[in-house]
Amino acid sequence: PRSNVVVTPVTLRAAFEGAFLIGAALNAAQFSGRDTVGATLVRAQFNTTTSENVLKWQAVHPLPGTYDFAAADRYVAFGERNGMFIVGHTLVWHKQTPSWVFQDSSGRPVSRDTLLVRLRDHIHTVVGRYRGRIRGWDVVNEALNEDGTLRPTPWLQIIGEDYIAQAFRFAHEADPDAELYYNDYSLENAPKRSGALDLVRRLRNEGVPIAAVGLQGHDRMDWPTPAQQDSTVAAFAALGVHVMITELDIDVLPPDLNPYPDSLPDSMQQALAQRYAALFAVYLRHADAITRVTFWGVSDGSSWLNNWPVRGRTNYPLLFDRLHRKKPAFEAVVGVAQQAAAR
Ligand code: 9MR
Repeated sequence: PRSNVVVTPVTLRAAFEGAFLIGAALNAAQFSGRDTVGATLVRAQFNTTTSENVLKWQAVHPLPGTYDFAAADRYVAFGERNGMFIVGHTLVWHKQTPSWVFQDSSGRPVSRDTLLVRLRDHIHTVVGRYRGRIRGWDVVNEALNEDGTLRPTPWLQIIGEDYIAQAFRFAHEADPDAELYYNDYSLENAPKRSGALDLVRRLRNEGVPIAAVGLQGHDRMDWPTPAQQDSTVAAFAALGVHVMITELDIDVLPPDLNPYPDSLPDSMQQALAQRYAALFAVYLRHADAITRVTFWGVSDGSSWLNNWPVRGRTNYPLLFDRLHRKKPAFEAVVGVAQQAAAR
């Protein structure tokens, strides 16, 4: 009889099946078993995970010759137990990289050759350890300035422009089957976007194995516009690389203020839901090019945006609230997927 029909609640992973993978960045809270409700939610809703912090250089390679994979191993094991497409973040960045990497024992900058050896050792060790298990890597993160030129990091200053290509080659040597990505933020803005397009074109012309560009997606209520998002995805897809939204969240707070310490007003919940729906409508239109959409965190309480650009605020950037309950934005995002599927 009909009354016995069990209605299974729609999940994100089911809603976007056939369009793109849908994921979240994880921290120890979820994969160490401390936050069991969060872990259950991750298993139910997502089919891909990214390491928010545990695979960064400082975390896995804090001292010369000293690697510490304890947390990273747990992250990968969690993904394997739960059938996730496991992403590693990140191999080359200017942040969370210890200063010893760029210095000799007396504190002077190392030579290009020494730094290349260190980069190769790091990438071979980290990527090699998880060969065949971590399926995609953010190889280089945030290498561009807002004007589209290369950011003056120690990587650029000591090795030169080819540090990016070298990092991709080392990663490819360590795991020829892993997908390799360039990941950055604000690529929706014209000058940075054109710098990134040039970079990807150059890498492709040199035969560097870059599979996709990650648009981080640290968005605001009014930026990027759906049109900016649309043209940005299209521009990268036209180069023949896949596109991924890799660190999605929407900052709802005004600069420097903390107006909603207890809860988000209903009008704002609805506005956030509409904003998420508009972005996902763009992603779905580009489902041929977009292979993955990953949120930067699981629930509002663990988002980095509670502590940036101001520490200790109460932000509401994700689809699940501080008790891991679905927000109106969750229903809106699922609704967009269902409408698209019905067409
Ligand atoms: O969310 C991460 C936060 O916990 C770390 O303290 C921070 C350190 O710089 O990095 C955050 O993640 C960043 C990511 O690695 C790269 N893109 C921007 C993310 C937000 O800052």
